[in-house]
Amino acid sequence: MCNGTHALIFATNNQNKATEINAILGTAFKISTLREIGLEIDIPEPHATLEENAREKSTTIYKLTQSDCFGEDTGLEVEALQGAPGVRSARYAGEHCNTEDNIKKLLQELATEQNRKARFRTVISLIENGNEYQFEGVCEGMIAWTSHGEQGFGYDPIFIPLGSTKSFASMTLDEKNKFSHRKKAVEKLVAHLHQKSRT
Ligand code: ITT
Repeated sequence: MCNGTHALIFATNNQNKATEINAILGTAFKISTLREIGLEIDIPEPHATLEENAREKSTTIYKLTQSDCFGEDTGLEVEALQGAPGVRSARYAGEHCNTEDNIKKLLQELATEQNRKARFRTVISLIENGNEYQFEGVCEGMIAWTSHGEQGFGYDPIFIPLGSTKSFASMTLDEKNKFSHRKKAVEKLVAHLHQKSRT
Protein backbone atom coordinates (compact mmCIF):
# COMPACT_ATOMS: atom_id res chain seq x y z
CA MET A 1 0.00 0.00 0.00
CA CYS A 2 1.28 3.49 -0.83
CA ASN A 3 -0.32 6.95 -0.63
CA GLY A 4 -3.60 5.30 0.44
CA THR A 5 -3.71 3.22 -2.75
CA HIS A 6 -4.10 -0.53 -2.46
CA ALA A 7 -1.77 -2.33 -4.87
CA LEU A 8 -2.82 -5.84 -5.75
CA ILE A 9 -1.76 -8.39 -8.33
CA PHE A 10 -4.72 -9.90 -10.18
CA ALA A 11 -3.84 -13.52 -10.99
CA THR A 12 -5.46 -13.60 -14.41
CA ASN A 13 -4.63 -13.81 -18.08
CA ASN A 14 -8.11 -12.64 -19.03
CA GLN A 15 -7.88 -8.94 -19.94
CA ASN A 16 -11.70 -8.68 -20.13
CA LYS A 17 -11.97 -9.51 -16.43
CA ALA A 18 -9.34 -6.89 -15.58
CA THR A 19 -11.15 -4.24 -17.65
CA GLU A 20 -14.43 -4.97 -15.85
CA ILE A 21 -12.81 -4.89 -12.42
CA ASN A 22 -10.89 -1.68 -13.14
CA ALA A 23 -14.18 0.00 -14.07
CA ILE A 24 -15.55 -0.98 -10.64
CA LEU A 25 -12.51 -0.19 -8.51
CA GLY A 26 -11.74 3.44 -9.31
CA THR A 27 -8.59 5.17 -8.16
CA ALA A 28 -8.23 3.86 -4.60
CA PHE A 29 -7.00 0.56 -6.04
CA LYS A 30 -4.27 -0.33 -8.48
CA ILE A 31 -4.43 -3.82 -9.90
CA SER A 32 -1.81 -5.39 -12.14
CA THR A 33 -2.46 -8.45 -14.28
CA LEU A 34 0.11 -11.22 -14.73
CA ARG A 35 1.13 -9.80 -18.09
CA GLU A 36 1.58 -6.36 -16.54
CA ILE A 37 4.05 -7.72 -13.97
CA GLY A 38 5.84 -9.77 -16.64
CA LEU A 39 4.71 -13.19 -15.44
CA GLU A 40 3.96 -15.61 -18.25
CA ILE A 41 2.14 -18.43 -16.56
CA ASP A 42 -0.99 -20.39 -17.33
CA ILE A 43 -2.28 -21.45 -13.92
CA PRO A 44 -4.06 -24.82 -14.06
CA GLU A 45 -7.67 -25.11 -12.90
CA PRO A 46 -7.66 -28.77 -11.81
CA HIS A 47 -10.27 -28.71 -9.05
CA ALA A 48 -13.96 -29.59 -8.83
CA THR A 49 -15.10 -26.25 -7.38
CA LEU A 50 -14.78 -22.56 -8.21
CA GLU A 51 -13.58 -21.97 -4.65
CA GLU A 52 -10.61 -24.34 -5.01
CA ASN A 53 -9.67 -23.07 -8.48
CA ALA A 54 -9.79 -19.44 -7.32
CA ARG A 55 -7.50 -20.42 -4.41
CA GLU A 56 -5.16 -22.24 -6.83
CA LYS A 57 -4.73 -18.99 -8.80
CA SER A 58 -4.13 -16.74 -5.77
CA THR A 59 -1.81 -19.09 -3.90
CA THR A 60 0.25 -19.88 -7.01
CA ILE A 61 0.93 -16.19 -7.56
CA TYR A 62 1.48 -15.47 -3.87
CA LYS A 63 4.15 -18.20 -3.73
CA LEU A 64 5.90 -16.66 -6.74
CA THR A 65 5.68 -12.99 -5.70
CA GLN A 66 5.11 -12.87 -1.91
CA SER A 67 2.77 -9.94 -2.72
CA ASP A 68 -0.89 -9.42 -1.87
CA CYS A 69 -2.90 -10.78 -4.77
CA PHE A 70 -6.23 -12.24 -5.80
CA GLY A 71 -7.55 -14.68 -8.35
CA GLU A 72 -11.09 -15.41 -9.40
CA ASP A 73 -12.91 -18.30 -10.98
CA THR A 74 -16.26 -17.90 -12.66
CA GLY A 75 -18.78 -20.46 -13.83
CA LEU A 76 -22.09 -20.42 -15.67
CA GLU A 77 -24.49 -22.76 -13.83
CA VAL A 78 -27.51 -23.92 -15.84
CA GLU A 79 -30.40 -25.34 -13.82
CA ALA A 80 -31.62 -27.81 -16.48
CA LEU A 81 -28.05 -29.16 -16.79
CA GLN A 82 -27.66 -29.71 -13.02
CA GLY A 83 -25.23 -26.79 -12.73
CA ALA A 84 -23.14 -27.50 -15.86
CA PRO A 85 -20.98 -26.14 -17.39
CA GLY A 86 -20.10 -24.64 -13.97
CA VAL A 87 -16.49 -25.11 -13.03
CA ARG A 88 -15.84 -26.46 -16.55
CA SER A 89 -17.19 -23.33 -18.29
CA ALA A 90 -13.87 -22.49 -20.00
CA ARG A 91 -13.47 -26.02 -21.36
CA TYR A 92 -17.11 -27.03 -21.88
CA ALA A 93 -16.73 -28.02 -25.55
CA GLY A 94 -13.27 -29.57 -24.99
CA GLU A 95 -9.74 -28.61 -23.89
CA HIS A 96 -8.78 -26.64 -27.01
CA CYS A 97 -12.16 -25.21 -27.90
CA ASN A 98 -12.99 -21.53 -27.95
CA THR A 99 -15.89 -19.41 -26.72
CA GLU A 100 -17.93 -19.90 -29.91
CA ASP A 101 -17.61 -23.69 -29.53
CA ASN A 102 -18.71 -23.47 -25.88
CA ILE A 103 -21.75 -21.34 -26.75
CA LYS A 104 -22.67 -23.64 -29.62
CA LYS A 105 -22.50 -26.70 -27.39
CA LEU A 106 -24.60 -25.07 -24.66
CA LEU A 107 -27.30 -23.94 -27.10
CA GLN A 108 -27.38 -27.45 -28.57
CA GLU A 109 -27.74 -29.04 -25.13
CA LEU A 110 -30.68 -26.71 -24.43
CA ALA A 111 -32.21 -26.86 -27.92
CA THR A 112 -35.53 -28.29 -26.72
CA GLU A 113 -35.31 -27.21 -23.08
CA GLN A 114 -37.95 -24.75 -21.86
CA ASN A 115 -36.28 -24.22 -18.46
CA ARG A 116 -33.67 -21.57 -19.38
CA LYS A 117 -32.76 -20.60 -15.79
CA ALA A 118 -29.04 -20.04 -15.19
CA ARG A 119 -26.69 -18.04 -13.05
CA PHE A 120 -23.14 -16.76 -13.20
CA ARG A 121 -21.15 -17.31 -10.05
CA THR A 122 -17.78 -15.68 -9.31
CA VAL A 123 -15.51 -16.61 -6.44
CA ILE A 124 -12.62 -14.29 -5.61
CA SER A 125 -9.73 -15.58 -3.49
CA LEU A 126 -7.66 -12.83 -1.90
CA ILE A 127 -4.30 -13.48 -0.26
CA GLU A 128 -3.51 -10.63 2.09
CA ASN A 129 -0.45 -10.83 4.33
CA GLY A 130 -0.44 -14.58 3.73
CA ASN A 131 -4.08 -15.11 4.81
CA GLU A 132 -6.84 -16.18 2.43
CA TYR A 133 -10.29 -14.57 2.18
CA GLN A 134 -13.04 -15.52 -0.29
CA PHE A 135 -15.85 -13.40 -1.74
CA GLU A 136 -18.75 -14.65 -3.87
CA GLY A 137 -20.99 -12.88 -6.37
CA VAL A 138 -24.02 -14.37 -8.11
CA CYS A 139 -26.10 -13.08 -11.02
CA GLU A 140 -29.35 -14.92 -11.75
CA GLY A 141 -30.75 -14.95 -15.28
CA MET A 142 -31.59 -17.10 -18.27
CA ILE A 143 -29.99 -18.56 -21.37
CA ALA A 144 -31.22 -16.96 -24.60
CA TRP A 145 -32.25 -19.09 -27.60
CA THR A 146 -29.63 -17.45 -29.83
CA SER A 147 -26.59 -15.16 -29.45
CA HIS A 148 -27.13 -11.39 -29.26
CA GLY A 149 -24.63 -8.53 -29.03
CA GLU A 150 -20.96 -7.82 -29.62
CA GLN A 151 -19.79 -6.49 -26.22
CA GLY A 152 -18.26 -8.37 -23.32
CA PHE A 153 -16.75 -11.83 -23.59
CA GLY A 154 -17.32 -15.54 -22.98
CA TYR A 155 -20.97 -16.50 -22.60
CA ASP A 156 -22.19 -12.87 -22.57
CA PRO A 157 -24.06 -13.16 -25.93
CA ILE A 158 -26.40 -15.84 -24.55
CA PHE A 159 -26.92 -14.69 -20.95
CA ILE A 160 -29.83 -12.39 -20.06
CA PRO A 161 -29.71 -11.23 -16.43
CA LEU A 162 -32.89 -11.17 -14.36
CA GLY A 163 -34.38 -7.66 -14.58
CA SER A 164 -33.31 -7.07 -18.19
CA THR A 165 -34.43 -8.18 -21.65
CA LYS A 166 -30.93 -7.67 -23.09
CA SER A 167 -28.02 -10.10 -23.16
CA PHE A 168 -24.83 -9.04 -21.34
CA ALA A 169 -23.18 -8.72 -24.77
CA SER A 170 -25.83 -6.15 -25.78
CA MET A 171 -24.92 -3.94 -22.80
CA THR A 172 -22.21 -1.39 -22.16
CA LEU A 173 -19.69 -2.23 -19.46
CA ASP A 174 -21.52 0.04 -17.00
CA GLU A 175 -24.86 -1.64 -17.75
CA LYS A 176 -23.37 -5.12 -17.28
CA ASN A 177 -21.86 -3.99 -14.00
CA LYS A 178 -25.32 -3.09 -12.66
CA PHE A 179 -26.14 -6.81 -12.66
CA SER A 180 -22.86 -8.62 -12.75
CA HIS A 181 -21.70 -11.51 -10.57
CA ARG A 182 -18.15 -10.13 -10.79
CA LYS A 183 -19.29 -6.69 -9.60
CA LYS A 184 -20.98 -8.22 -6.54
CA ALA A 185 -17.89 -10.23 -5.61
CA VAL A 186 -15.60 -7.23 -6.16
CA GLU A 187 -17.80 -5.02 -3.95
CA LYS A 188 -17.27 -7.50 -1.10
CA LEU A 189 -13.53 -7.49 -1.77
CA VAL A 190 -13.47 -3.69 -1.68
CA ALA A 191 -15.49 -3.56 1.56
CA HIS A 192 -12.98 -5.97 3.11
CA LEU A 193 -9.97 -3.93 1.96
CA HIS A 194 -11.50 -0.66 3.21
CA GLN A 195 -12.29 -2.22 6.56
CA LYS A 196 -8.76 -3.62 6.89
CA SER A 197 -7.19 -0.26 6.06
CA ARG A 198 -9.20 1.35 8.91
CA THR A 199 -8.09 -1.23 11.51
P1 ITT B 1 -8.30 -16.64 -15.76
O1 ITT B 1 -8.38 -18.03 -15.21
O2 ITT B 1 -6.96 -16.32 -16.36
O3 ITT B 1 -8.75 -15.60 -14.78
P2 ITT B 1 -10.31 -17.56 -17.65
O4 ITT B 1 -10.84 -16.93 -18.91
O5 ITT B 1 -9.68 -18.92 -17.75
O6 ITT B 1 -9.33 -16.50 -17.00
P3 ITT B 1 -12.45 -18.58 -15.90
O7 ITT B 1 -11.82 -19.92 -15.80
O8 ITT B 1 -12.92 -17.95 -14.64
O9 ITT B 1 -11.46 -17.53 -16.61
O10 ITT B 1 -13.66 -18.53 -16.93
C1 ITT B 1 -14.53 -19.57 -17.13
C2 ITT B 1 -15.29 -19.39 -18.40
O11 ITT B 1 -16.40 -18.55 -18.16
C3 ITT B 1 -14.53 -18.78 -19.59
O12 ITT B 1 -14.98 -19.44 -20.76
C4 ITT B 1 -14.97 -17.35 -19.60
O13 ITT B 1 -14.97 -16.82 -20.91
C5 ITT B 1 -16.38 -17.44 -19.04
N1 ITT B 1 -16.72 -16.24 -18.28
C6 ITT B 1 -16.14 -15.80 -17.13
N2 ITT B 1 -16.69 -14.65 -16.73
C7 ITT B 1 -17.64 -14.33 -17.64
C8 ITT B 1 -18.55 -13.25 -17.79
O14 ITT B 1 -18.56 -12.23 -16.94
N3 ITT B 1 -19.36 -13.26 -18.85
C9 ITT B 1 -19.36 -14.27 -19.74
N4 ITT B 1 -18.54 -15.33 -19.67
C10 ITT B 1 -17.67 -15.36 -18.63
